[in-house]
Amino acid sequence: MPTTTAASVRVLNPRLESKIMSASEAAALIRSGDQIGMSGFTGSGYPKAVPVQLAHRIAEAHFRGQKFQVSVFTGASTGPELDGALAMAGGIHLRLPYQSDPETRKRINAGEMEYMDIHLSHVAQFVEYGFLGKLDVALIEVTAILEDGRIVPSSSIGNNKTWIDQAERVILEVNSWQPAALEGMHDIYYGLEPPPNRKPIPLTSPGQRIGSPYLQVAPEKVVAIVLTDSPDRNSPFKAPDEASKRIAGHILEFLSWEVKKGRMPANLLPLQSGVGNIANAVLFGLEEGPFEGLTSYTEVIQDGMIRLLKSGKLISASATAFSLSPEMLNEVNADMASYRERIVLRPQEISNNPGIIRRLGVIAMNGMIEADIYGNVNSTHVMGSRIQNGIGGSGDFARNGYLSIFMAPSSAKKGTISTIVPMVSHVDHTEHDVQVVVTEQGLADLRGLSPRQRAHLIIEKCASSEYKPLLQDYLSRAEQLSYGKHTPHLLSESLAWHNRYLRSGNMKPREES
Ligand code: 0RQ
Repeated sequence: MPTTTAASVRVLNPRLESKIMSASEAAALIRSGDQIGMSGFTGSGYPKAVPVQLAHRIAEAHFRGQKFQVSVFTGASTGPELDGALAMAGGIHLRLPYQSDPETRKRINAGEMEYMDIHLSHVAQFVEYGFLGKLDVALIEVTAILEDGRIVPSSSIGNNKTWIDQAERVILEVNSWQPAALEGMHDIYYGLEPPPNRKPIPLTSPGQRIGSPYLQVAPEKVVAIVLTDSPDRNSPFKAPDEASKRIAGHILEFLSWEVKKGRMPANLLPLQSGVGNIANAVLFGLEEGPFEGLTSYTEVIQDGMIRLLKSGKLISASATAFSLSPEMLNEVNADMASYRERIVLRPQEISNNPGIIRRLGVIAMNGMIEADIYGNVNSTHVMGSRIQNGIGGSGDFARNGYLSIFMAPSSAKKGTISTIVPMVSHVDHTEHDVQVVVTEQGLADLRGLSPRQRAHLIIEKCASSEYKPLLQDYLSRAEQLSYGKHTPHLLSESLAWHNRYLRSGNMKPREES
């Protein structure tokens, strides 16, 4: 096998170098029924060659009438060469914990693929505790393997430490496209013992390092090394739209108010921000805003975070993955040494750790599909049954943060759907975990309010003008007729809006539409 290509220079350990083989040879080491822990988080650091070859094998087996499926566990979403290829081949039996791939989503919603949507901080320990059975294979993208066998991780960490530790067999993809200068950016904490021996994690500030920059692997477990040179998914950047900018404006005004009231320091508290248009708009707003000396304790470093670092407004950022546009990636690669001082990539059981999030007092800002008038939030299921992506890290941060903010435009699908509804059709975050709801219409601060007070405020501040009278009518009738008056509901009507949409394509009653 090739040992003198540019890529193989990144495999410096002689014992592991002898395991270099092609992607199809490595894929042949995977068996039907295997549970595979793969790297990958928000389109970065996922294996790009072996999954494609595995998908070919699976397709061929299916063509011959043989059964061949595997279960795929990752950090979070990956890319078309992994989720896309394996879903297209009908090769995935069970997928967890997060996905955003169109083909995978289609198969899950068609009932052809099992999907377990779980908190990202739970995944590693679920495997370590044995809740998910045996892990057969770890398939991990890395940047390089050092002479002594230590591994330089790639552009995401996710659950890679756990997959390598727990799997029976390890396959490593060494991707020479990943900048060699990533070495030193990671912080792999090896001190998490299972209960009852778990000790406090000694992390008290977002930029602190408590572990090693390298992953460790027992060389005898490594069955294959595959050399690649392929880019991460890296989606192009979309500039924030008008609604996102208005949502960002409400949040920034609210944060300024919190500082003025003395409930937050002038440099705020560590920020967590989801991915997407609104999250980027908030980060852009912060770039122009009054706050200095910001920090971030989050799971993904997106373009807006890098811009804040460049402007000097953000001094350090902790995450488990990058998720950058190609343009921003070029900028980061060109100046990696300076970012290595200010960015720490950690395993997701640390980046999303509930105890650390509570200790640091993180401001959690996440997108939602819909919220109800009492502040229950649905982040995952359209019309209560069709999965969009997954809960991701939103629950880890919302439940445990200092402040938990959920945001969305007040309507979706050209106004045919209200994102503020009488009752959510699926619950990811209960009213107990949601402190602020914000749409482009305004921001509802729910802290200290009873359910009925919350309902009046959410409708007043957040509902779109088209749906506001309908929500007010629902609430006032519920306040009179509900079985109990603590959290008034009319059960025969509470999901009628969703039903109407499914029947007519519009949540508004016919005469309104
Ligand atoms: O549909 O794709 O057909 O156009 O949902 O919605 O408005 O583009 O917003 O990309 O920010 O996603 C909640 C899904 C929002 C995301 C969610 C439709 C809408 C569109 C996408 P189209 P937008 P976003 C960090 C934290 C959970 C995970 C999380 C998410 C599509 O934020 O996955 O927070 N969150 N992770 O038209 C029907 C509604 C709708 C609706 C929106 N009420 N009814 N369709 N849509 N609202 C990241 C990680 O954890 C990795």
